[in-house]
Amino acid sequence: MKEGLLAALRDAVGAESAVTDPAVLAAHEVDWTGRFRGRALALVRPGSAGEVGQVLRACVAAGVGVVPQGGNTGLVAGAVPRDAVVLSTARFDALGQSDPGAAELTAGAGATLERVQRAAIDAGRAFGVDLAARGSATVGGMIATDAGGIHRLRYGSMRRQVLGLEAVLADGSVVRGLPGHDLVELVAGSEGTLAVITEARLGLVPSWSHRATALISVDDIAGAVAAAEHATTTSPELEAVELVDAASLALAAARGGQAVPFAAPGPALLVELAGDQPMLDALTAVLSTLPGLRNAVLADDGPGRRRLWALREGITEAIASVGVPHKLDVGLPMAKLAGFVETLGPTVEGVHAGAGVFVFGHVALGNLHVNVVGPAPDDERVDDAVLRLVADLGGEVAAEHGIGRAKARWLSLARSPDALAMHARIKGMLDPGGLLNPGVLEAGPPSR
Ligand code: FAD
Ligand code: 2HG
Ligand code: ZN
Repeated sequence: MKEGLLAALRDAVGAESAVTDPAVLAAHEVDWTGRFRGRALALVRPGSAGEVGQVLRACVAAGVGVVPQGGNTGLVAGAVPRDAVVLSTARFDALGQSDPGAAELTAGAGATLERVQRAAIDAGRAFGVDLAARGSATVGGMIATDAGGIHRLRYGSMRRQVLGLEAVLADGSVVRGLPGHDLVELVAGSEGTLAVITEARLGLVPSWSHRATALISVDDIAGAVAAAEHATTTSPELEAVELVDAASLALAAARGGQAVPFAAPGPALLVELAGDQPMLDALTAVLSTLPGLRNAVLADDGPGRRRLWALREGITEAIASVGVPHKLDVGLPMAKLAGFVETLGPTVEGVHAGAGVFVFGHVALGNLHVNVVGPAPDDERVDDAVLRLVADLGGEVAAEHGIGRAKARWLSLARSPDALAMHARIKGMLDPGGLLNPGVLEAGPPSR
């Protein structure tokens, strides 16, 4: 660590909140999957926007990078430090309602999604974004990645829930809004490269009294896509339509100690409706119109629904238990989804014979999660082959998880040179030293 920087950090946040103990740093140097590792020079836990500003000024003066870190559940290595200071938002955990009657609440950037969800329920509402990492993922991280999740179909991604925010720029200035521009739009999805988010005002959605969930088996991925597309046109109460391929279903079931509920192997769709009256009849009506449905298991009680959801939400943990995954979160035009999944197997096999391939995700939005287990963590050949296949099909190489460091090399497949140049100009204005999350959202050499 550069001489004087540690002293400046201690001045900024207090000695107990500026840590260099390797045993403490270890958990902050590796991502959730264990695939990406780096090195932290120190971990700081500021307690106010002013302290964040002091930390940033000290790092900029020393020419040292700063990596904002919330729950460290990100899946593109965006919070993994490379010889940088980790700025943890753990102390920004306040939650409250400034106006008790309003459908909104104020959350510190370090508040977890689960706490936000509970606070929303206490206020007689719900929060519009939900994802399986809810116990650890934070408001700041979710805004910075513009997290999607299982309810995006109905309520949109994280940026749509944010009514306002407070952010600290690299020069230490604290902003809460912009004249003529939208601060939320600027910061959401910027992955910690433009500002550190310290607080947000979050809009809330209705809290539905009734839910019904179905896991349906279909013949193949084309059948799943057709059913998912059809489902989105059927009911205003549709809250989730998720794909689980046969491999993911078998793995999540085994890991959760459940039997796969269908006799014949194949992909499944999880469909959920939520509304203010019993939903089972409405769900049955939706299912009766779906093309290609082979079989279905329905539940409208808590334990039954949780068992079905475990077969979808348990996939990420289940895959992590069999190896270090290569996670490829991609978006495709609906018309290309089935063809993509068909080509995926041979594509991966051609690069790494015997690799395990799992496909699941937010199929109604064309957003699939391809997980590959087998290649070594630093072997990027599978990533390259799959992302090029996606780009060739007119898809997005990054859908809801962001670019981070993991996909920086393929950024030029995602955005045009003009778009990258514009991003570089914005970055240059707000962070001239390039010290806010260096390496994230920065294009590597052109990929083709
Ligand atoms: P971190 O991992 O700490 O950071 C993520 C990025 O945000 C980094 O670039 C970091 O520098 C930046 N950042 C963090 N806090 C701030 C801040 N205060 N200010 C500025 N930048 C900041 N993602 C989805 O989109 N949909 C899902 O359905 C989904 N499901 C998941 C399920 C599991 C089991 C897991 C492990 C992850 C899942 N994720 C999902 C990914 C992850 O949870 C999200 O990306 C989440 O938004 C990350 O929040 P975090 O607090 O952990 O952020
Ligand atoms: C999900 O939708 C998450 O479950 C995680 O985005 C995806 O593990 C993954 O690849
Ligand atoms: Zn997802």
